[in-house]
This record gives sequence, C-alpha cells and structure tokens, in this order.
Amino acid sequence: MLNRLKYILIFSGLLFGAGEGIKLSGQAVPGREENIPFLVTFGRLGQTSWGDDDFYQVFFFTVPREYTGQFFIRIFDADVGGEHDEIQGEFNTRTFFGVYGGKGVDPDKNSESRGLNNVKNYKGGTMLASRVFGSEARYDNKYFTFGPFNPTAGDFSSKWNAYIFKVVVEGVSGDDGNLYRFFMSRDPENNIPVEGGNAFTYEYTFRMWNDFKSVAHIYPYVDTGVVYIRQRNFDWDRDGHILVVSRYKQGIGVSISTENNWMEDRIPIEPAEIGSSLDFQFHKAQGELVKNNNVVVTLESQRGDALPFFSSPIGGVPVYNPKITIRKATKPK
Ligand SMILES: [Ca+2]
Ligand SMILES: [Ca+2]
Ligand SMILES: [Ca+2]
Repeated sequence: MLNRLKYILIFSGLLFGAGEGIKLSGQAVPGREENIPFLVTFGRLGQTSWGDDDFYQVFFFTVPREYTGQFFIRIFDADVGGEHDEIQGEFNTRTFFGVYGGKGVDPDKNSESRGLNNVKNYKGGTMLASRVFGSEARYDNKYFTFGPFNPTAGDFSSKWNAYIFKVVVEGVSGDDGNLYRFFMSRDPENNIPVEGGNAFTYEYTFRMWNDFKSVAHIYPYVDTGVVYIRQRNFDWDRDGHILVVSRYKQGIGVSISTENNWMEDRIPIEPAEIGSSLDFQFHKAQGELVKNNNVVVTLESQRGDALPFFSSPIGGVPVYNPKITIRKATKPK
C-alpha cells in the first residue's frame, strides 16, 4: 500500500513537473496560476462604470489533435442571482451562453471571431449548444454542463495542432453582473481536464479578489514579429498598480484606469521575449479595500494584431532574469 502510494506521488510529480508538454490545469478558466476568482459579464442595460465595457465575453478552448474522446464545457454559477453575482436594484438579468465549433471559429483565420472593438460578428462558426440563464437556484453556486462534444466538431488550427472551440457570453437583458467560471472537462459531473488542452481570450473581463494581499495574473503570449505591445485597461478604480514581468522585465508599471475609462501604454518587447508569455500582475491598493473590482484588459501588437491571454501560460509562468535592465512604458503618440 505504502509502495503504491509512493508510486502515485512520484508519478503525479512527473506529470506536474513535465513543463510545457502537459498542462493539466489549462482548462480551468480562470486558470490556476491566474488567481482570479471569476469572469464577469453584465446585462446589456448595465452601467459600464461597474466594470464591463461591452456586456459580452468571448473565450476559446483548444483540444489537442491527439485527444479523441468526447469532452464537456462546464459553467460554474451560470445564473444571475443568489451567490456570487453583482446585484443592481433587483436581479433581472438574463445571460446567453453559446458553444461554437466548425469553420469561422479560429481567430487567426477569422479576426471578427475575437470579439474585439465591439464588432458584433463574433459568433462566427456553427452553434453547437446554447442556453439563456436568468435567476435560477438550480444553477446557483453549481455547475451547468454543455456537451458532450466531439473534438473534430471544432475548427482545426495547424498553428496549435488543436481543434478550437469558442464560448460566447452575452448579457441579453437586465443590469446586474453575472459572475461565472468555465471548465473544459472529460466528464459531465466532475472537472477532469483534457490533457494538453488550454483556453484563451483577447479581451479579458474579470473580477479581482476582495483581498489586499491577492495578486491576479494574466499571461499574454508574444508571437513572432512583435516589437511593442499596446496595453489597454478599463475601470481599474485606482486599485493599486499593474506590472508587466517577464524573463527580461523585472516589473514595468503601466498606466492605470480610474472609473469608467480606458488607459493605455506602449510596452517594448525584446527579441528574446518572442515565443514566450508575459506576466501582467494586478496588485491591489493597500489601505482602503477597493471592493468588487471588475476590470477589462486588451493587448495588441504594433501591427494592430490582438495578443491572446492563455489560461495556462505557454512556456510556463515567466520568471525574471536579472541580467536584463528595465525600461519604462511610453505613451502612444
Ligand atoms: Ca453567476
Ligand atoms: Ca437588476
Ligand atoms: Ca472596476
């Protein structure tokens, strides 16, 4: 028995230590390393000053080609009411969740699929499943499960050697904030990751923990040809500071938004940062707690191409290497 336990521990250690090859945590959204409690989407009559600029969210899930089983997309707390959600007056918000596959989903081939800049054609692809949730006790503080889906129903990407699926969330009515999470699972009742799967988005709307000590992270992937990136953040409510860390950046402070506005900077990218992830760190203000802070972040390259944020950072969490000096972010001209 003891030997068997030891074997299991060693085997788990191998799996979790395997680095880039195996990402067992990649399908929890927000991801394990991100330290973000919830995604947020408000009803379309919401006030943007509550922290959602456009009342929709688009997330992509990748299923590696090698995985041939079925899978499910689970939504935690899909309803708007009861626990977790952000009430405005009374709960009267309805939220659409839709899962898409097939041609038109891959955001490299169909840029409108990214859901940026309030372009409304982000539903490209074939809708495989959908449901609208109101205030429903049976989905409050619980999972709702879409699926099963076959991986080949996704849009195949040779770049990632994976099938891509998309989840669209829209606040179709009301003014309250829907807080929720996703999990891509092999099982309809439990969260069992698809090995090698991941998830990403181009515009991340999320909730910070109500905790001074908590630091949230998001991990954009820097692709070939990026010289600088333009970061934009919305409705940060003067909640502390936002730093960019990488193997080559100890911590560049970026301009932070206050209430119901966007702020932006240019952040230079070193050639050696190409093909790796950056670590955007969201540090809360000390002193008076900024409560229930929802924030939006987007990034694009100097060419105007959007940079994806992966739930499980590609290449792992970047660790600063002190041999490289710091540069300050500069304002766009
Ligand atoms: Ca909810
Ligand atoms: Ca309401
Ligand atoms: Ca906010």
